[in-house]
Amino acid sequence: MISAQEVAAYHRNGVLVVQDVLDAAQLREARRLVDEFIQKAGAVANHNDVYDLEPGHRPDAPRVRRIKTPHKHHPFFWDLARSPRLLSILQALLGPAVRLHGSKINLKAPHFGSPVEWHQDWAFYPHTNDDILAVGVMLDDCTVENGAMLVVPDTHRGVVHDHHADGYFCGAMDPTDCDVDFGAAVPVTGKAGAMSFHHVRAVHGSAQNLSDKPRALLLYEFAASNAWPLSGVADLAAFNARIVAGEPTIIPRLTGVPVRMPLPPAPHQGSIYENQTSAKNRYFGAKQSAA
Ligand SMILES: O=C(O)CCC(=O)C(=O)O
Repeated sequence: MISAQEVAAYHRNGVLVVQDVLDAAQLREARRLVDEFIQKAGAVANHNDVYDLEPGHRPDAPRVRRIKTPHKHHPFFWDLARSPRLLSILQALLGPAVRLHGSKINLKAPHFGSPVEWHQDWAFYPHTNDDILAVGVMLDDCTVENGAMLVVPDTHRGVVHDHHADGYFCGAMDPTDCDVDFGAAVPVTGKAGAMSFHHVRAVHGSAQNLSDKPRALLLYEFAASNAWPLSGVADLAAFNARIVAGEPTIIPRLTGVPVRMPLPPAPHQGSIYENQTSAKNRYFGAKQSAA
């Protein structure tokens, strides 16, 4: 599904976009399910295990910024994580044995969809090695205008940045106090049905959606099966049940990766949006009231 040049580009830049991975039927079904989830959010008043709600959410006008772990809530999203086209790309980038780490759908509604401050996924879940990436399945066309993800190339081979504020993890880098050229960031754009692949250590973020077009991005995180989380494995059977290709192993591969633990935990739990509310300085901020 991808060429040796694309694999080399991923390793060089820390990010790769592959067009036309989803077929029309998969795209239609994914969008139908997302709409259904959003409608059902009308019955929910507060963040819960399924929904992270936008400020301004009301039962009669549901506003959802994230559907959490969709692979746990509908078999379609679990099946998609194991679809042959996706697996062939994952194996080219991560090796033969791959485990799903997690999933989420970030929804940026027109005019108010929330920004995500600069961060490295690695700061949230350090492992014994960094053969780990996130896949962004574009359920809408992703453009600069509707808040496409922005990735700073080649940051995946650099340091692990501080994601703390006032001594607690906050899931965001301080844009005023880190040595990153955010101006070098590239927008991860593509047509609905495309997928992006960004390295777990790549610095990325995204702006608020101020356009009149929605931006739904289904994110899956995948790890080589021999990358073990430094926070431990509470349930080995559940851990191994998330293997999507190859075999599980109890022999982690250790490499000399820089690590900083996401501890003490963020005062605001539940999602990256909540974690980042305690960030001291913001780069993107929310430019328009979500009320
Ligand atoms: O939705 C986005 O644009 C950014 C997503 C992201 O980086 C995250 O949720 O960790």
